[in-house]
Amino acid sequence: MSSRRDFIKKATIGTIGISTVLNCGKSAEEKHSGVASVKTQKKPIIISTWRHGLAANEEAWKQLKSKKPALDAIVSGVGISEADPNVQSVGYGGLPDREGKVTLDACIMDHNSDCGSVSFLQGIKHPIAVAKKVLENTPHVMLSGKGALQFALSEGFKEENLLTEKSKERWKKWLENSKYKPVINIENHDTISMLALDEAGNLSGGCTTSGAAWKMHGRVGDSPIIGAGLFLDNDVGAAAATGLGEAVIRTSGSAMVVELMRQGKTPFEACKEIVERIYNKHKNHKDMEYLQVGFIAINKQGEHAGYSIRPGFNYAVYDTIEGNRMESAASKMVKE
Ligand code: SD4
Repeated sequence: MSSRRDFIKKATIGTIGISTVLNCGKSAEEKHSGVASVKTQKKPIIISTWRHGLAANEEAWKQLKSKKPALDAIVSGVGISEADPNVQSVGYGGLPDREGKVTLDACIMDHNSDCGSVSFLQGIKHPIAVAKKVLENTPHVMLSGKGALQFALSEGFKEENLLTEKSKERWKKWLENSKYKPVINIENHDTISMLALDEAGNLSGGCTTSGAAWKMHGRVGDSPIIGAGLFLDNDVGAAAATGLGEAVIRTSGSAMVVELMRQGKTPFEACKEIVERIYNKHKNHKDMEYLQVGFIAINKQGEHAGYSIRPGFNYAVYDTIEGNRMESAASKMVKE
Protein backbone atom coordinates (compact mmCIF):
# COMPACT_ATOMS: atom_id res chain seq x y z
CA MET A 1 0.00 0.00 0.00
CA SER A 2 2.63 2.46 1.05
CA SER A 3 4.82 1.60 -1.92
CA ARG A 4 1.89 2.29 -4.24
CA ARG A 5 1.41 5.66 -2.52
CA ASP A 6 5.12 6.39 -2.90
CA PHE A 7 4.92 5.48 -6.56
CA ILE A 8 1.97 7.80 -7.12
CA LYS A 9 3.76 10.58 -5.25
CA LYS A 10 6.94 10.16 -7.31
CA ALA A 11 4.97 10.01 -10.53
CA THR A 12 3.20 13.27 -9.65
CA ILE A 13 6.44 15.00 -8.82
CA GLY A 14 7.81 13.70 -12.10
CA THR A 15 4.95 15.28 -13.98
CA ILE A 16 5.60 18.57 -12.24
CA GLY A 17 9.27 18.41 -13.20
CA ILE A 18 8.63 17.56 -16.82
CA SER A 19 5.93 20.15 -17.24
CA THR A 20 8.04 22.83 -15.60
CA VAL A 21 10.93 22.01 -17.91
CA LEU A 22 8.67 21.93 -20.95
CA ASN A 23 7.33 25.37 -20.05
CA CYS A 24 10.78 26.97 -20.06
CA GLY A 25 11.47 29.24 -22.99
CA LYS A 26 7.91 29.23 -24.28
CA SER A 27 6.02 32.38 -25.08
CA ALA A 28 3.23 33.48 -22.75
CA GLU A 29 0.75 32.35 -25.42
CA GLU A 30 2.20 28.82 -25.56
CA LYS A 31 2.69 28.63 -21.85
CA HIS A 32 -0.94 29.45 -21.19
CA SER A 33 -2.38 27.34 -23.95
CA GLY A 34 -4.04 25.38 -21.18
CA VAL A 35 -2.49 22.10 -22.24
CA ALA A 36 0.57 21.71 -20.10
CA SER A 37 -0.26 22.60 -16.58
CA VAL A 38 -3.57 21.13 -15.44
CA LYS A 39 -2.22 18.51 -13.06
CA THR A 40 0.94 20.29 -12.09
CA GLN A 41 -0.20 22.92 -9.64
CA LYS A 42 -0.05 22.32 -5.95
CA LYS A 43 -2.07 24.39 -3.55
CA PRO A 44 -1.83 27.07 -2.37
CA ILE A 45 -1.30 29.40 -5.28
CA ILE A 46 -1.68 33.18 -5.41
CA ILE A 47 -1.76 35.44 -8.46
CA SER A 48 -1.79 39.25 -8.46
CA THR A 49 -1.81 41.91 -11.13
CA TRP A 50 1.32 43.87 -11.98
CA ARG A 51 4.82 43.97 -10.54
CA HIS A 52 3.73 45.27 -7.15
CA GLY A 53 1.94 41.92 -6.94
CA LEU A 54 5.28 40.33 -6.02
CA ALA A 55 5.47 42.02 -2.61
CA ALA A 56 1.75 41.51 -2.09
CA ASN A 57 2.05 37.80 -2.92
CA GLU A 58 4.99 37.44 -0.56
CA GLU A 59 2.93 38.72 2.37
CA ALA A 60 -0.22 36.78 1.45
CA TRP A 61 1.81 33.60 1.02
CA LYS A 62 3.27 33.92 4.54
CA GLN A 63 -0.21 34.22 5.94
CA LEU A 64 -1.63 31.30 3.99
CA LYS A 65 1.30 29.12 5.01
CA SER A 66 0.74 29.98 8.66
CA LYS A 67 -2.85 28.82 8.24
CA LYS A 68 -4.43 32.27 8.45
CA PRO A 69 -7.85 32.55 6.76
CA ALA A 70 -7.58 33.33 3.04
CA LEU A 71 -9.35 36.69 3.39
CA ASP A 72 -6.82 37.81 5.99
CA ALA A 73 -4.05 36.81 3.58
CA ILE A 74 -5.66 38.88 0.81
CA VAL A 75 -6.14 41.93 3.06
CA SER A 76 -2.52 41.81 4.28
CA GLY A 77 -1.18 41.06 0.81
CA VAL A 78 -2.80 43.86 -1.17
CA GLY A 79 -2.43 46.03 1.93
CA ILE A 80 1.29 46.22 1.10
CA SER A 81 0.50 48.03 -2.16
CA GLU A 82 -2.12 50.20 -0.46
CA ALA A 83 0.42 51.44 2.09
CA ASP A 84 3.25 51.99 -0.42
CA PRO A 85 3.44 55.67 -1.50
CA ASN A 86 5.43 54.65 -4.57
CA VAL A 87 2.51 52.64 -5.91
CA GLN A 88 0.58 55.62 -7.27
CA SER A 89 -2.45 53.67 -8.35
CA VAL A 90 -3.56 52.16 -5.05
CA GLY A 91 -4.30 53.49 -1.55
CA TYR A 92 -1.90 55.94 0.08
CA GLY A 93 -0.14 58.01 -2.58
CA GLY A 94 -2.68 57.11 -5.26
CA LEU A 95 -3.11 59.67 -8.05
CA PRO A 96 -6.09 61.92 -7.29
CA ASP A 97 -9.17 62.80 -9.29
CA ARG A 98 -9.26 66.07 -11.26
CA GLU A 99 -10.17 67.97 -8.08
CA GLY A 100 -7.08 66.70 -6.29
CA LYS A 101 -8.96 64.18 -4.12
CA VAL A 102 -7.74 60.61 -3.65
CA THR A 103 -10.85 58.42 -3.82
CA LEU A 104 -10.55 54.67 -3.39
CA ASP A 105 -12.46 51.59 -4.55
CA ALA A 106 -12.03 48.02 -3.26
CA CYS A 107 -13.83 44.71 -2.94
CA ILE A 108 -13.26 41.26 -1.53
CA MET A 109 -14.99 37.91 -2.08
CA ASP A 110 -14.75 34.49 -0.46
CA HIS A 111 -15.48 30.89 -1.41
CA ASN A 112 -19.03 31.11 -0.05
CA SER A 113 -19.70 33.97 -2.50
CA ASP A 114 -19.85 36.38 0.41
CA CYS A 115 -18.50 39.75 -0.57
CA GLY A 116 -17.89 43.26 0.65
CA SER A 117 -17.09 46.43 -1.18
CA VAL A 118 -16.40 50.12 -0.70
CA SER A 119 -16.38 52.77 -3.38
CA PHE A 120 -15.58 56.47 -3.55
CA LEU A 121 -13.98 56.19 -0.11
CA GLN A 122 -11.70 59.01 0.99
CA GLY A 123 -9.17 59.31 3.78
CA ILE A 124 -8.74 55.62 4.64
CA LYS A 125 -5.47 53.98 3.67
CA HIS A 126 -6.74 50.39 3.55
CA PRO A 127 -10.07 50.23 1.70
CA ILE A 128 -9.67 46.45 1.28
CA ALA A 129 -9.79 46.04 5.06
CA VAL A 130 -12.95 48.17 5.17
CA ALA A 131 -14.46 46.01 2.39
CA LYS A 132 -13.81 42.93 4.53
CA LYS A 133 -15.61 44.60 7.45
CA VAL A 134 -18.56 45.32 5.14
CA LEU A 135 -18.65 41.59 4.35
CA GLU A 136 -18.39 40.57 8.01
CA ASN A 137 -20.28 43.21 9.95
CA THR A 138 -23.08 44.55 7.76
CA PRO A 139 -26.14 43.08 6.04
CA HIS A 140 -24.90 44.70 2.78
CA VAL A 141 -22.39 44.19 0.00
CA MET A 142 -21.49 47.76 -0.97
CA LEU A 143 -20.99 50.99 0.94
CA SER A 144 -20.04 54.17 -0.81
CA GLY A 145 -18.69 57.68 -0.20
CA LYS A 146 -19.52 59.34 3.11
CA GLY A 147 -21.42 56.30 4.33
CA ALA A 148 -18.41 54.08 3.70
CA LEU A 149 -16.19 56.53 5.57
CA GLN A 150 -18.62 56.76 8.47
CA PHE A 151 -18.68 52.96 8.67
CA ALA A 152 -14.88 52.74 8.51
CA LEU A 153 -14.53 55.21 11.37
CA SER A 154 -17.05 53.29 13.43
CA GLU A 155 -14.93 50.19 12.88
CA GLY A 156 -11.88 51.96 14.30
CA PHE A 157 -10.11 52.96 11.06
CA LYS A 158 -8.15 56.21 11.19
CA GLU A 159 -8.81 59.08 8.78
CA GLU A 160 -5.67 60.50 7.19
CA ASN A 161 -4.47 62.51 4.22
CA LEU A 162 -3.67 60.14 1.35
CA LEU A 163 -2.39 62.72 -1.14
CA THR A 164 1.41 62.63 -1.09
CA GLU A 165 3.57 65.50 -2.36
CA LYS A 166 4.64 63.32 -5.29
CA SER A 167 1.05 62.69 -6.41
CA LYS A 168 0.11 66.33 -5.81
CA GLU A 169 2.94 67.39 -8.13
CA ARG A 170 1.69 65.09 -10.88
CA TRP A 171 -1.83 66.40 -10.45
CA LYS A 172 -0.61 70.01 -10.72
CA LYS A 173 1.26 69.09 -13.87
CA TRP A 174 -1.87 67.48 -15.28
CA LEU A 175 -3.90 70.61 -14.51
CA GLU A 176 -1.72 72.57 -16.96
CA ASN A 177 -3.56 70.91 -19.86
CA SER A 178 -6.36 69.05 -18.05
CA LYS A 179 -6.90 66.53 -20.85
CA TYR A 180 -8.55 63.26 -19.87
CA LYS A 181 -6.66 60.79 -21.98
CA PRO A 182 -5.12 58.28 -19.56
CA VAL A 183 -1.64 57.10 -20.50
CA ILE A 184 -1.90 53.40 -21.37
CA ASN A 185 -0.50 51.04 -18.72
CA ILE A 186 0.28 54.01 -16.46
CA GLU A 187 -2.69 56.21 -15.71
CA ASN A 188 -5.48 53.72 -16.27
CA HIS A 189 -3.72 50.80 -14.74
CA ASP A 190 -1.93 49.16 -11.84
CA THR A 191 -4.90 48.26 -9.74
CA ILE A 192 -3.92 45.36 -7.58
CA SER A 193 -6.20 42.35 -7.90
CA MET A 194 -5.26 39.19 -6.07
CA LEU A 195 -6.73 35.71 -6.49
CA ALA A 196 -5.89 32.84 -4.15
CA LEU A 197 -6.51 29.11 -4.12
CA ASP A 198 -5.78 27.95 -0.57
CA GLU A 199 -4.60 24.57 0.67
CA ALA A 200 -8.17 23.43 1.20
CA GLY A 201 -8.89 24.19 -2.46
CA ASN A 202 -11.04 27.24 -1.77
CA LEU A 203 -10.91 30.37 -3.88
CA SER A 204 -10.93 33.97 -2.71
CA GLY A 205 -10.06 37.32 -4.18
CA GLY A 206 -9.62 41.02 -3.60
CA CYS A 207 -9.18 44.14 -5.63
CA THR A 208 -8.12 47.65 -4.55
CA THR A 209 -7.36 50.83 -6.44
CA SER A 210 -7.33 54.60 -6.52
CA GLY A 211 -8.97 54.19 -9.93
CA ALA A 212 -8.26 56.02 -13.13
CA ALA A 213 -6.09 59.07 -12.55
CA TRP A 214 -7.79 62.46 -13.19
CA LYS A 215 -11.26 60.90 -13.17
CA MET A 216 -14.28 63.11 -12.43
CA HIS A 217 -15.00 63.58 -8.74
CA GLY A 218 -17.43 60.85 -7.72
CA ARG A 219 -16.49 58.45 -10.50
CA VAL A 220 -16.49 54.78 -9.52
CA GLY A 221 -14.69 52.20 -11.63
CA ASP A 222 -15.01 48.46 -12.05
CA SER A 223 -12.77 47.53 -9.13
CA PRO A 224 -15.37 47.61 -6.33
CA ILE A 225 -18.07 46.00 -8.49
CA ILE A 226 -18.50 42.29 -7.96
CA GLY A 227 -18.78 40.73 -11.42
CA ALA A 228 -16.85 43.54 -13.12
CA GLY A 229 -13.48 44.06 -11.38
CA LEU A 230 -13.63 40.75 -9.49
CA PHE A 231 -15.66 37.59 -9.53
CA LEU A 232 -15.33 34.03 -8.37
CA ASP A 233 -17.39 30.91 -8.10
CA ASN A 234 -15.82 28.34 -5.82
CA ASP A 235 -17.06 25.51 -8.06
CA VAL A 236 -15.29 26.96 -11.08
CA GLY A 237 -12.61 29.62 -10.76
CA ALA A 238 -11.84 33.27 -10.17
CA ALA A 239 -11.06 36.28 -12.34
CA ALA A 240 -10.10 39.91 -11.85
CA ALA A 241 -9.53 42.93 -14.04
CA THR A 242 -7.25 45.89 -14.43
CA GLY A 243 -7.50 48.71 -16.91
CA LEU A 244 -10.21 51.05 -18.06
CA GLY A 245 -13.03 50.33 -15.65
CA GLU A 246 -15.77 51.69 -17.89
CA ALA A 247 -15.01 49.01 -20.50
CA VAL A 248 -14.95 46.26 -17.87
CA ILE A 249 -18.29 47.38 -16.41
CA ARG A 250 -19.92 47.57 -19.87
CA THR A 251 -19.10 43.90 -20.42
CA SER A 252 -19.37 42.41 -16.88
CA GLY A 253 -15.79 41.34 -17.52
CA SER A 254 -14.73 39.15 -14.59
CA ALA A 255 -18.08 37.39 -14.29
CA MET A 256 -17.90 36.51 -17.99
CA VAL A 257 -14.41 35.06 -17.66
CA VAL A 258 -15.64 32.80 -14.85
CA GLU A 259 -18.70 31.76 -16.88
CA LEU A 260 -16.48 30.70 -19.77
CA MET A 261 -14.37 28.60 -17.40
CA ARG A 262 -17.60 27.01 -16.19
CA GLN A 263 -18.27 26.01 -19.77
CA GLY A 264 -14.93 24.23 -19.90
CA LYS A 265 -12.56 26.91 -21.17
CA THR A 266 -9.10 27.17 -19.65
CA PRO A 267 -8.24 30.41 -17.83
CA PHE A 268 -6.20 31.44 -20.86
CA GLU A 269 -9.01 30.78 -23.33
CA ALA A 270 -11.55 32.51 -21.10
CA CYS A 271 -9.45 35.66 -20.57
CA LYS A 272 -8.61 35.81 -24.27
CA GLU A 273 -12.23 35.49 -25.40
CA ILE A 274 -13.47 38.25 -23.08
CA VAL A 275 -10.59 40.57 -23.99
CA GLU A 276 -11.44 40.03 -27.65
CA ARG A 277 -15.11 40.72 -26.96
CA ILE A 278 -14.22 43.98 -25.19
CA TYR A 279 -11.90 44.94 -28.02
CA ASN A 280 -14.58 44.26 -30.65
CA LYS A 281 -17.26 46.14 -28.74
CA HIS A 282 -14.96 49.18 -28.48
CA LYS A 283 -13.46 49.19 -31.96
CA ASN A 284 -15.43 52.29 -32.91
CA HIS A 285 -15.81 53.69 -29.44
CA LYS A 286 -14.42 57.01 -28.24
CA ASP A 287 -12.49 55.15 -25.51
CA MET A 288 -10.55 53.07 -28.04
CA GLU A 289 -7.52 55.35 -28.26
CA TYR A 290 -6.66 54.76 -24.62
CA LEU A 291 -8.39 51.43 -24.07
CA GLN A 292 -6.42 48.92 -22.07
CA VAL A 293 -7.99 46.03 -20.16
CA GLY A 294 -6.27 43.00 -18.69
CA PHE A 295 -7.64 39.98 -16.85
CA ILE A 296 -6.06 37.39 -14.64
CA ALA A 297 -7.86 34.12 -13.95
CA ILE A 298 -7.34 30.90 -12.06
CA ASN A 299 -9.36 27.69 -11.99
CA LYS A 300 -9.89 25.05 -9.33
CA GLN A 301 -6.89 23.07 -10.57
CA GLY A 302 -4.62 26.05 -10.04
CA GLU A 303 -4.18 26.72 -13.77
CA HIS A 304 -3.81 30.44 -14.31
CA ALA A 305 -3.44 32.97 -17.10
CA GLY A 306 -3.41 36.66 -17.94
CA TYR A 307 -4.47 38.35 -21.16
CA SER A 308 -4.81 42.00 -22.15
CA ILE A 309 -5.82 44.18 -25.07
CA ARG A 310 -2.46 45.92 -25.44
CA PRO A 311 0.97 44.54 -24.61
CA GLY A 312 2.68 45.42 -21.36
CA PHE A 313 0.47 43.62 -18.86
CA ASN A 314 2.03 41.17 -16.42
CA TYR A 315 1.15 39.47 -13.18
CA ALA A 316 2.86 37.89 -10.21
CA VAL A 317 2.43 34.19 -9.41
CA TYR A 318 3.42 32.45 -6.20
CA ASP A 319 3.22 28.66 -6.02
CA THR A 320 5.14 25.85 -4.39
CA ILE A 321 6.79 24.80 -7.64
CA GLU A 322 8.49 27.95 -8.86
CA GLY A 323 8.08 30.37 -5.95
CA ASN A 324 7.20 34.01 -6.54
CA ARG A 325 7.81 35.40 -10.03
CA MET A 326 6.38 37.55 -12.82
CA GLU A 327 4.52 36.07 -15.80
CA SER A 328 3.87 38.19 -18.85
CA ALA A 329 0.37 38.13 -20.26
CA ALA A 330 -0.31 37.59 -23.95
CA SER A 331 -2.20 40.41 -25.67
CA LYS A 332 -4.71 40.94 -28.46
CA MET A 333 -2.76 43.80 -30.03
CA VAL A 334 0.87 43.17 -30.73
CA LYS A 335 2.21 46.69 -31.06
CA GLU A 336 1.06 50.13 -29.99
C1 SD4 B 1 -10.54 51.72 -12.72
N1 SD4 B 1 -9.82 49.47 -13.23
O1 SD4 B 1 -10.83 52.43 -11.78
C2 SD4 B 1 -9.48 50.67 -12.51
C3 SD4 B 1 -8.22 51.28 -13.01
C4 SD4 B 1 -7.03 50.56 -12.77
O2 SD4 B 1 -5.08 51.07 -11.61
O3 SD4 B 1 -6.85 49.43 -13.15
N2 SD4 B 1 -6.20 51.35 -12.06
O4 SD4 B 1 -11.03 51.87 -13.84
